[in-house]
Amino acid sequence: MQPPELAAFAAECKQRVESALTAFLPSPGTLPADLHEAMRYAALQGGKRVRPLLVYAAGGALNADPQALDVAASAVECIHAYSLVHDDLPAMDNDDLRRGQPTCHRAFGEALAVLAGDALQSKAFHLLAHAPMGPLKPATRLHMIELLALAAGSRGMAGGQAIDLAAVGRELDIAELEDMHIHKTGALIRASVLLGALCADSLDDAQRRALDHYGKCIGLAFQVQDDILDVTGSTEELGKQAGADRALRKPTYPDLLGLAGARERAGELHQRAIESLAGFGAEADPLRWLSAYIVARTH
Ligand code: GRG
Repeated sequence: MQPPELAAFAAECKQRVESALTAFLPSPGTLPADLHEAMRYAALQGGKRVRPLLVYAAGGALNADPQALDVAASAVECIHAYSLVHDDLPAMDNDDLRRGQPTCHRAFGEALAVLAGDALQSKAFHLLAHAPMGPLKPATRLHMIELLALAAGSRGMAGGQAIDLAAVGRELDIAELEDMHIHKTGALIRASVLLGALCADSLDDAQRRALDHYGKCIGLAFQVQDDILDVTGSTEELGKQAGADRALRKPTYPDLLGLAGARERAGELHQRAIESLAGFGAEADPLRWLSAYIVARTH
């Protein structure tokens, strides 16, 4: 269940980021056509768009420039789409299904899927460097590029993925599991919140710290819920193979804490996220709804 306000907010933001991505990605006929088709397939085939929603929600809490938000939301979704394409490859999780459709390498072949992921990553940084972002200062753009690069790189998402690969079949304790997820999934979610906030000139240090703490909590909560859904969800509901973590002998929150303990951990993180928004009024409600959604989602 989600509040009707979140459904309306999400529908508007999804529509905005999907139109922006459709316009920003090279059109289907542009050469090399097969590569651009694979990029569009990976980025435009649905998905919950949680990271763009967080960009818009954080920016909305600070009255940020809408054009800048469209660019930041598209950039972070390009990084996310690239990570899913590479994560699904035979060398990684070897998945056949993503968002209810054949994975990119199943549809286009492995070599093209590698290239589509690479090019989506480059596109993200090109957008932040080049696309019109209203009155945003060049120094702010540079700061956003740095933030996204760190979140996606070896000390962020790619590093988390390396920790994940090394953990397969090993016993991790809860601190090691959290460290892996803070990097693998949490870093990009946390960066999405800050990217949205940076689209507002008015962002001050206290607001930045509060929003960063919010992003850190929901980034981890997202993964706890993902692990819960891997146990409780069906392949049909999830649009990807249910039980995949177990099949790959990956450590998960329900393994370490039990299902009830994992749910409790997700609830705690949600509470801490809400507390970090105490200094904001109703303008931050979409961030509150999104935190609640992240720990209640069913896919
Ligand atoms: C390959 C460098 C590299 C990184 C991959 C993020 C990631 C690291 C892998 C994704 C694998 C995975 C299923 C992680 C669990 C959490 C997660 C990120 C799920 C997918 O994100 P959603 O649920 O997907 O936001 P949609 O389809 O809604 O966009």
